[in-house]
Amino acid sequence: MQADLFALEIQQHWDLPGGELTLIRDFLPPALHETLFDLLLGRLVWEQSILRMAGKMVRIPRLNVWYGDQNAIYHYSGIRFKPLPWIEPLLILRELIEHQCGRKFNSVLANLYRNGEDSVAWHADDEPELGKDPFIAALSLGEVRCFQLKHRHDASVARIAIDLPDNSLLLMGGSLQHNWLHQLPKRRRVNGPRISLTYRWVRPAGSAKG
Ligand SMILES: O=C(O)CCC(=O)C(=O)O
Ligand SMILES: [Mn+2]
Repeated sequence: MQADLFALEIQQHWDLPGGELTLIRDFLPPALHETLFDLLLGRLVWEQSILRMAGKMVRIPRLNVWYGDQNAIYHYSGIRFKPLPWIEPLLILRELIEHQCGRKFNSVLANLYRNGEDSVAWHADDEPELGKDPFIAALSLGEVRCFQLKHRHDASVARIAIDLPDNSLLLMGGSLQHNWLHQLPKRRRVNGPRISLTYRWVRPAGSAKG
């Protein structure tokens, strides 16, 4: 696979059956990247959401928070998430990421994994308000964490595991969310925190389609 041969290249692309995946390393210029983790850690209004899972209310094993346009309202696990208004650092990053991707985003779900005990379980970002083929751009900051993908319908397709480095941008596109699941498993040897900013286009509430 091309990704293995050019492991040190800045941009790696996986042409997966039923999905597109790209990883861009060293995305932000050092002057912007240097202080960003601490700034986001301090300024974002982190909370531990409670979701309904298999009929029970459970605290998710990470902190998160939504920012975005006021009509970019998102639902998952039976909960309605209304974004907080944009703050300047998230808007500056949005502009850079939009420029990189040639896409528009109206919201960002920020995740904070406090240590290796925090995680996100197998899922796809395929809620109806994300549209037919959601395009998600995820900026990673802080501790390296392993991101895994598996095909939803064909167990013979090899799984993928990618170490997401600090200051990398992962782009998920095409039909990836329909054909693949992804997770970020717990890791005993990880001690430090990681932040991911997952920029998304959410169909504005009240609009017919997006
Ligand atoms: O933290 C990450 O890189 C991925 C998080 C994720 O899958 C999500 O927020 O939907
Ligand atoms: Mn996801």
